[in-house]
Amino acid sequence: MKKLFITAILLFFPALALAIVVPEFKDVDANGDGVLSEQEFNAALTGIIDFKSADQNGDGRVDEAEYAVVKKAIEAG
Ligand SMILES: [Ca+2]
Ligand SMILES: [Ca+2]
Repeated sequence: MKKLFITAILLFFPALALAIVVPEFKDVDANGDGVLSEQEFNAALTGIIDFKSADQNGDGRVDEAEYAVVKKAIEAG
């Protein structure tokens, strides 16, 4: 029984890990100007990442470097 339980967990957890998929920067940057406005950001990421916590330098936009940091943090769990 214990072995079955462990197998069940191993089967289930990869599914959980994949449940949160953070989109690529270029897919969030709807107008392709190389930065994410709050509107673009929230359209893709509401409920996943808070815009203000992603905008680390507080300039009101999330650039690719800032986005990479939050994407990595979310996907790492
Ligand atoms: Ca943009
Ligand atoms: Ca910024």
